[in-house]
Amino acid sequence: MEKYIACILLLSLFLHTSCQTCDEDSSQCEGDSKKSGCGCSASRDSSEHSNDEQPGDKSVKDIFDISDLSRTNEMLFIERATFTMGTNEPVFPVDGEGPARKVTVDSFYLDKHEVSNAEFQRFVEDTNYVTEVAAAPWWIPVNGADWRHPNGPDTSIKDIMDHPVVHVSWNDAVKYCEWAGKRLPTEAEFERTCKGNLKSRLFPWGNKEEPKGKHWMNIWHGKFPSENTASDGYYTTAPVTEFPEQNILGVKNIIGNVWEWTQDWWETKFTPTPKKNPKGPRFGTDRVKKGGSFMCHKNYCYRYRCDARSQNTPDSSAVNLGFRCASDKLPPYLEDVTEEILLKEENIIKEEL
Ligand SMILES: [Ca+2]
Ligand SMILES: [Ca+2]
Repeated sequence: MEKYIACILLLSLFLHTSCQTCDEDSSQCEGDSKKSGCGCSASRDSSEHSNDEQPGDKSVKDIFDISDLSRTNEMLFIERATFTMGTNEPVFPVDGEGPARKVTVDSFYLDKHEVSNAEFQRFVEDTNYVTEVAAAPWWIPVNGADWRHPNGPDTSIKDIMDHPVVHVSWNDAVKYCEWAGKRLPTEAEFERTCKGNLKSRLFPWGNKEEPKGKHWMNIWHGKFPSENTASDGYYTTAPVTEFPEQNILGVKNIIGNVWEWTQDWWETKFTPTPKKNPKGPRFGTDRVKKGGSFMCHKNYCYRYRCDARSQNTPDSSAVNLGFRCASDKLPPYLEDVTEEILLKEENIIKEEL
């Protein structure tokens, strides 16, 4: 019996350690160690368990007052454009950052902000939706974390209702966007918005990471992973409204803060042939995510660039992965709050900041 107990303890320690390593930067799960089995990309058969077994999100004790918070669900009009998707100077060639290719994207609407905890709470209150991780807490390797408890069962979103919702799977994101009368953006739509009017620049605003010494995004500053100076003001997530609009289109945090799901299946081989409204491959195992997160550091996960990309299985969730929605037509309930930004010559950014 003692041997049996010791074995169980050792096994638990191993699992905890391996998953902690993964959790320190879930981009590991997206990159080299993605297939390491620490859970971030494992498939989950939720059909084996009904949601009723784990009420999770249905608990009313975690419904917070958001009446004082401004809505952050407005959308930006993104005009039809032909732009250069990808790059011929990839930082991570294995990620499929290249080649550079001409892509045309029709006009569409995109959320100005990442979806916040408050906006997601509205969805859950209205539908009693249970997120995948809340429905299957035995699957996630992280100590009972879900969107209401992003860092474990003893943590809360009470004071971060304006921060991006995390621990939402691709499937959860799709459900939310459908409820909002929207959909997930394609990777091309995301990158077109990220690049604004600029061609072949690293960031939405230009090539300098901190133009004029100002922070324009939430990433990891210091020495990863031992020191996070939070010189941008945030150790973890920041409010979705924080930091300047990142380019002329008016988008916020499309780079940094949390990774964002896109509609596309993941692939890494592309042709330079011009394409119109590409939607990625028809089949796959992983979905594309874009934009990098507060856990990204230049020496470790230099993926907070418009060309950068990564992936997770659609049932994955992570503490640094959220989303925003797109739409072909503006949902009628947003007609009064959406910014119609028509690109005119005089509005085009003339120089790098
Ligand atoms: Ca930061
Ligand atoms: Ca983001």
